[in-house]
Amino acid sequence: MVEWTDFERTTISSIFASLDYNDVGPKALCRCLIVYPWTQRYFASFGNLYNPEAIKTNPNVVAHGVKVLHGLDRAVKNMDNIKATYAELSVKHSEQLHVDPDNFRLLADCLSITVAAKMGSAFTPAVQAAWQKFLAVVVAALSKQYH
Ligand code: ZNH
Repeated sequence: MVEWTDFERTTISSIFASLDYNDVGPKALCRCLIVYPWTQRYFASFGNLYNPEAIKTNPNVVAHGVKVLHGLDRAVKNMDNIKATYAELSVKHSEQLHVDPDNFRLLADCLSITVAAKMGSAFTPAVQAAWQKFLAVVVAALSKQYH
């Protein structure tokens, strides 16, 4: 089981408490689709993703970015049980969506950059360490049901 310090718990819950989901979620997903264009293959049904401008304004991308961020809420609320919390979502990404689990880390990195840009100097090394640890546990949990 993953151990969390009080600082890590407080940091993660306070970042999420002040997060603008409708801004950060779409920005992080857009970044992922632009920086790592092969991730676009999973979103063929989303329509026009031909260039960065089309990606940014695509309503399906925006909605999905918000949805993914809300998916992280569940990890924040269950920090002592992230693996079990994501068991079903992991199966879904593996068996139904066929998302290569390497992509989880790519999206996590884009999310970190988006959050860092928003927080500015408040994103201290200690805050980053807590944040990266949280995302690493999330990524491991989402990758757990792959065989
Ligand atoms: Zn994912 C879906 C979360 C990553 C792809 N996702 C989804 C959902 C959720 C999520 C919650 C919904 C489900 C249901 O409905 O049941 N994701 C998530 C998270 C993460 C992710 C949390 C991390 C962090 N994904 C991801 C990636 C990718 C994806 C990286 C690729 C690249 N997802 C996806 C898809 C889908 C999903 C494709 C489906 C969509 C639709 O169809 O709408």
